[in-house]
Amino acid sequence: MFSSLLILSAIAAAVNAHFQMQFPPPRGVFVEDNEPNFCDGYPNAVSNRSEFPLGNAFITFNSEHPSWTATVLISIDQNPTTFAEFNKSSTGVNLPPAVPFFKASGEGAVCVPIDIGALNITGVKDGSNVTIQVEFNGGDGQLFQCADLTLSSTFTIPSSIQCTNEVDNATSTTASGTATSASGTGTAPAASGTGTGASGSSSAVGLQVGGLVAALLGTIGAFTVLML
Ligand SMILES: *[C@@H]1O[C@H](CO)[C@@H](O)[C@H](O)[C@H]1NC(C)=O
Ligand SMILES: *[C@@H]1O[C@H](CO)[C@@H](O)[C@H](O)[C@H]1NC(C)=O
Ligand SMILES: *[C@@H]1O[C@H](CO)[C@@H](O)[C@H](O)[C@H]1NC(C)=O
Ligand SMILES: *[C@@H]1O[C@H](CO)[C@@H](O)[C@H](O)[C@H]1NC(C)=O
Ligand SMILES: *[C@@H]1O[C@H](CO)[C@@H](O)[C@H](O)[C@H]1NC(C)=O
Ligand SMILES: [Cu+2]
Repeated sequence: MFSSLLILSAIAAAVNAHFQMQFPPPRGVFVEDNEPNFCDGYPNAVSNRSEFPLGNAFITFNSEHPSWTATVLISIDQNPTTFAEFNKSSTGVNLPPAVPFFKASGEGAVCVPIDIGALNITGVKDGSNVTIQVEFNGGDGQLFQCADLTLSSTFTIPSSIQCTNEVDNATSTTASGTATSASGTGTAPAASGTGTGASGSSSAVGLQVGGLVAALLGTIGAFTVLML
């Protein structure tokens, strides 16, 4: 009995590997084998976009890796089909990461503050269509999932969607989980946009020692090389 439970949970772990976006919902059902590809293998924006706050908000996903890095990219094109469109729009607007690169540890629920309006992207306003792409690396290569959104200045995330962190250092709001730190005090990560961009040392916590980050990234790099 116990061993079959073990086998079952091992299978479940294998099936649920990598990371899985929860909110906002991704373009399509999670396909583990496609996650190393652009938008988890869904090349085109969906027509039934999710409403999402223009201002203070959060995204949630599950981490299935014990130690990982993540960033959230944004495109303002109606149907972005390349990574380049998450860096510069087809109209020539430079796009900052929606959530700069950060590092965290733990498996389970992750809630990351995000404030798209505060990015001050030219042309982005109430009613704008955008796509966010979560980029996650747990040591087995970069993984991607996308969600197509219509931004709203009046939409609030339903209370049925919880902002919960079962991991360490994903955000500084671990305890309260209200994502209010997106406005940017203290060690809040990412969503506050400290300006270091996707260069890599902008940790979710101010506590990271550069060498540790470098060591971890080196390890991830080594894994990646091994995987290739
Ligand atoms: C946003 O996308 C929807 C669905 O694809 C489309 O009908 C609508 O015209 C778009 N809105 C804008 C402002 O482009
Ligand atoms: C869009 O439609 C598809 C197909 O009906 C559905 O599976 C998906 O959940 C819908 N997405 C949203 C964000 O409503
Ligand atoms: C995105 O574009 C900026 C210039 O706006 C550039 O500095 C940066 O390296 C680019 N990032 C990636 C990941 O291509
Ligand atoms: C997370 O933060 C705690 C202190 O709050 C620290 O001890 C720990 O090393 C951090 N872990 C990671 C992976 O950054
Ligand atoms: C966006 O604009 C507001 C108001 O001008 C400013 O306070 C804020 O610092 C800007 N944010 C960024 C990331 O440039
Ligand atoms: Cu994985």
